[in-house]
Amino acid sequence: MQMFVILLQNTLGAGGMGAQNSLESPTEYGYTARMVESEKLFERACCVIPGGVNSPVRAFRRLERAPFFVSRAKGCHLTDEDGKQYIDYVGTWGPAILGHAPECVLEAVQAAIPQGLGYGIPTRVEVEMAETVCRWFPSVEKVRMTNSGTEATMSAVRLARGYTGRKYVIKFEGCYHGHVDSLLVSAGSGALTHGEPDSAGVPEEFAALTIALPYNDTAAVAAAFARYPGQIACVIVEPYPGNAGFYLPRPGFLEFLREITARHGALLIFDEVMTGFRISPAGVQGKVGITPDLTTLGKIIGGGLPVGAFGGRREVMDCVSPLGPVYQAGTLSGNPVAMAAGLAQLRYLEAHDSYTRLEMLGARLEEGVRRILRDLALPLTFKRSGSMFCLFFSTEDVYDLRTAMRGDFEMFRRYFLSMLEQGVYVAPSPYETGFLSTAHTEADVDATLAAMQRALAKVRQM
Ligand code: HOZ
Repeated sequence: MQMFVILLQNTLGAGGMGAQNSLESPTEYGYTARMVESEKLFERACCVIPGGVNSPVRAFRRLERAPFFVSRAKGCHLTDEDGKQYIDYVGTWGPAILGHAPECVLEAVQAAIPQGLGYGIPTRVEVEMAETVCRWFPSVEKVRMTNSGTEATMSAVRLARGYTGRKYVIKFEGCYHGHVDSLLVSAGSGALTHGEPDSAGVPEEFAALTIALPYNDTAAVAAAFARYPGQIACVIVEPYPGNAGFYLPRPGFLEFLREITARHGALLIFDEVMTGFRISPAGVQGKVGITPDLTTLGKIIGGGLPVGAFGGRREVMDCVSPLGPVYQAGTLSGNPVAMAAGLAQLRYLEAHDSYTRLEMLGARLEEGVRRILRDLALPLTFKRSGSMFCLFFSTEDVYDLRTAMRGDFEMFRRYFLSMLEQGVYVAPSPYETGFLSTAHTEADVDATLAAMQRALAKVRQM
């Protein structure tokens, strides 16, 4: 036990809760948090997994408490190991657009499994997946499947360098493109949450080829192209950034990126791992009508199983091995069970007018949040597009990393804990996005708004 207390204190940081006295004690939020099973599992996890989690975004370290451990999930609900249920707005960090464990995906997976779990040789379902992606994303003429969004961005950047014969990559501060060495520079998501936007272990020489610029700053992009003439391989961007909170491009910004990359012979890569199949069937590019050279995808395309993809112009994609000299591979890439799950999810989305429903739910949530903020005279910033949203604990507009970081973390922490207490799970960091699913009902949204009203009223008294 002593060892666990030390581990937990290390994990939570100085001033963190003590394992012995907090999880079962009345908290300042006036409830008795019963996390007996989660606490036990976290104790075991801390002994054998760094920080007790398999991805840093899952740790509640900065919130000064242990995470809850999930035992099952269905629709928009998570149930933890202690039997407490939550309305979930994290949605597996994006994939669960139909909610958790949708019947259509379960059936497809159950039908695929008896045929074998993977062969490392081509299958029909990979062709169907590639045809589906190319049909949904007109900019994608050819696509290669990977096992994660990280693999997709890593491969897309390598391809851009191989195709152009150039070294430099422009990215934007606060955008997160997975844990690729050269892209862990001013990175968002867990890297930002835990204070490591420029990860240790990335040699200076690697990072020196990455130019990190403020999002929405056209002058900075123009200056970088002027400074490195003929040397910039690509600009990679989350067209709607969702890893430092969620904010939007200013009018003309994405168009400017398209124009300047084309003028300088650099490739434009839209990282639509989060926004693909979500903001519209063809992601942000489908909504704003911009054609990138390459697109990276993940999350929704896997239906909850580990999948990523990168694709784009035929001429560029034909540089990928075995047609071209850019090597890219994967034992499990195009795994038939994952392809079946992803295809089932995409087919359901297409057949059920899902985007209208997601927009209706998003609009209902936004209207409610704005009403609460007005009623409480708490002019916080709220951003939304379709089923992605973020409440910033800042009264100023948010349009880049600097403005996203102006939020009051302590306010966020109290808000998060109050929501959790009331059975609503929002991302455990102010630098993440909220996701709605088609499984959320109007009643779920209304219950969430009622919880939010109470949480924000409490926060306002700070
Ligand atoms: N890309 C996810 C949202 N920021 C994070 C998932 C993870 O790092 O585990």
